[in-house]
Amino acid sequence: MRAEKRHWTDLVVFGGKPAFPEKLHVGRPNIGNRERLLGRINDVLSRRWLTNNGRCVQELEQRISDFLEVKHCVATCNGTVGLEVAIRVLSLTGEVIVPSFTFVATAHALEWLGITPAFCDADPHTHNIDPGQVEGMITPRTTGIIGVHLWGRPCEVEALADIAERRGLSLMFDAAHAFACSHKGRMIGNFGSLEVFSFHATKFFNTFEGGAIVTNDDALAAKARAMKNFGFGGQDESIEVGTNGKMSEASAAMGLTGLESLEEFIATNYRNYKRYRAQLADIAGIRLMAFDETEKRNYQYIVLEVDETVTQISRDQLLQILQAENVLARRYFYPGCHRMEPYRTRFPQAGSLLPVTELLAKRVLALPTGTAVAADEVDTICDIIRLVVRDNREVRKGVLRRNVEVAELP
Ligand code: T4K
Repeated sequence: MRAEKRHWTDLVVFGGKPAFPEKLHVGRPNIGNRERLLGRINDVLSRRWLTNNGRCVQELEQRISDFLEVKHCVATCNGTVGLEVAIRVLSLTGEVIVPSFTFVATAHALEWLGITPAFCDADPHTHNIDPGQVEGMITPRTTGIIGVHLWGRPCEVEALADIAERRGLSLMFDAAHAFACSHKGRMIGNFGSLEVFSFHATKFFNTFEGGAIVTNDDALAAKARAMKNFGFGGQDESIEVGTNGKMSEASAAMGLTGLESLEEFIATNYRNYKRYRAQLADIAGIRLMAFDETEKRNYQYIVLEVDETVTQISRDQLLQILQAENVLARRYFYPGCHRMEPYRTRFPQAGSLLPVTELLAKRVLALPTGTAVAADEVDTICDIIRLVVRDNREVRKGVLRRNVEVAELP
């Protein structure tokens, strides 16, 4: 039974019952048709072909290429290895310009390969890398730019492409959030030299773990295909350095099944998004990140910005309250890559060059959505947020008394 939240004294921080008896997560996986998934896995077992470019992987790659209208899709074991392979395919070295406001995997993929991520600030409106600052960051060691289509909202791809072309740099995109999204009517996957998706369990379309490198360039695709398979060109023949980045048949079976429900997943995300949007619209100091509905979007992230100067409640206080109600909202992407190791020690002053990233890291909160979140659960989450902002004085006192541990930004 869900506990009603009409008055601030109903909140858990004042002794009320949690709004939700079970925890509500951000990133609860969408599961397609179980029967068809299990049928496919059964076939995999019968064929005794479990990995190494099996039938399911080949079919998944073909379907994704068709769906995105992109020439090549190379499935990988996860998005991070996909990024590492893509970076290597482009022969990036030295320094590569990336946003700091992203999941740390974007930066780590570079660092893992001995390349220095040069952190660029974000645009305060889009949360994406600010192209206006990229050019000023180019040094003689810079070899490329990695844009991240954060929350599934495309980067300013034309501006980045223009800089890359004029300055002789490679351009690729971390499209981990942007599967099934478009830019000016063209599907994400067709921009830069390469784009990399994540199909992790927490993404709206998942293959348990998984990812894909997509490109329209034949030579880059061939290189990626070899590199994710130990660098093999043929049997027993390594033609260049490679890794094991292959997707398994079980993962591909999950992907094929998920693709069949893709429209339903997006429709549920869209329903939740519209509901959040309608109910949070009139709360001063709370801004829901909007999606351009004239383009294809997957609506998989519900992202709030909490302006504490208006709400008088900080993002972290709101987070404490929501967590106490069993709403496990997340501070994506706190505290910004530049404040994580090894970057924090190496660039201790980076924060002063990244004011927008610093601000977003203090303000942004991701809320639960997906097929595991019912429409009326969205209503309850919005009720809690409205109550907290309306009765901010009392609530603030309650939070301070409860003293739940949520680290403040240093
Ligand atoms: N680039 C970008 C921009 C990315 O966002 C990511 C990944 C990557 C690159 C790398 O792609 P992958 O190598 O992961 O394919 C999660 C995901 O693990 C990560 O894939 C994702 N981005 C990131 C945004 O979110 P965490 O540290 O938040 O994961 P965790 O374990 O806390 O899970 C999130 C929530 O989901 C929890 O509340 C629990 C829930 N959950 C999770 C799993 C795995 C479930 O309910 N069921 C599950 O099976 O990173």
